[in-house]
Amino acid sequence: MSAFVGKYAEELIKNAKYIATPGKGILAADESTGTIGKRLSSINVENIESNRQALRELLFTSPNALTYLSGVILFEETLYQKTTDGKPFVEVLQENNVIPGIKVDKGTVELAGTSGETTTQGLDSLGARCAQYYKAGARFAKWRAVLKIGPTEPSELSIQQNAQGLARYAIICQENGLVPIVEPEILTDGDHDIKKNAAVTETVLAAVYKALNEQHVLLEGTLLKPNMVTPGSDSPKVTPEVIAEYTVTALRRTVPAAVPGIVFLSGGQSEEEATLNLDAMNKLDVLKPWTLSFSFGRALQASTLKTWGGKKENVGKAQETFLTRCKANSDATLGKYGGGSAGGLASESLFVKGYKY
Ligand code: 5MM
Repeated sequence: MSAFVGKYAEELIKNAKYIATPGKGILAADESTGTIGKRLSSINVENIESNRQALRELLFTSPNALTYLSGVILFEETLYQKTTDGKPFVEVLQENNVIPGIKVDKGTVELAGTSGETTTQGLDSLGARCAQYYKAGARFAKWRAVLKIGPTEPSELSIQQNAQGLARYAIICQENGLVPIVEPEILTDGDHDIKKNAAVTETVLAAVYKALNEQHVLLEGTLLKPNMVTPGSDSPKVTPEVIAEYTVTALRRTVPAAVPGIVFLSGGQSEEEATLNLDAMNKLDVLKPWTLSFSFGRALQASTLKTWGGKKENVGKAQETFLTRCKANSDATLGKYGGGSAGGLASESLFVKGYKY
């Protein structure tokens, strides 16, 4: 059976291709209320709607930063929010040629009988929600599956459940006009070496693409959001060149050329590490049939958040910080980042052991 070609096929292909434009990437600003609460509490700011709105307004109205973005992922609350002047955020993004996206998963639950492995919830009524989000201006979606590396993990159950979930999500999005970002995140926790991560990443991605094929997903109208292949958090670090070699090899072995773009998550790397790793991948002299770009949350926002600190008088400075990270990552998508845009803040590790989303 061939890929699903519904009424949105052309639009899906066009939007996925646009999001994957070299030189541009995605800002993941889709933290759910609980997760944004953790970010805000790190700067002693209360987790109330006005503060969440203020942070998102700071990001979306940041002068010149949106030139380096092709998409922004929003949480449902943010999709319907406005600037203090009353302009819907969706319009602010659209006017700057940035496509609004929406997180549609409902978080993870433990798989019974496993050692803390999870599956992602949110398939019930997903079609109806996607249709509503399309009406509100969203043109792509995100669903995050989480896998971990351990003595016997990821288990076959976790690999299969998460691949099936991602594939069902992807086809439901496409039936409703949203480009699905397929995000199977393999957590960095553990003392494994980079080879182990590479082997697990290949196995997981192979299962994901088999499931997408079985659900007749139109790959040209999708994007992949994977982890970079790195050693475990309790293992010695390796250079960006080594990370690039292992990551691109794993992707070349498993991701079909029909996929227009691969947009990495940062997964607790420091802002500077994530940018340098992306840059090294784009400098690698091998055939890469897809664009390699970013869909960073923490690695685009961490130093901006600290610079802001919840104070109106710091908004301008925080926006400059945000612009620096957007420009650095844009350069990295072209393999043209020389490093050095990192102030002290951008080099701070953002990894939290056993982090619960
Ligand atoms: C893995 O998290 C995604 C990418 O962010 P990083 O670059 O910081 O790793 C991110 O889009 C995440 O899925 C959202 O922040 C939503 O998180 P919650 O916890 O609200 O599901």
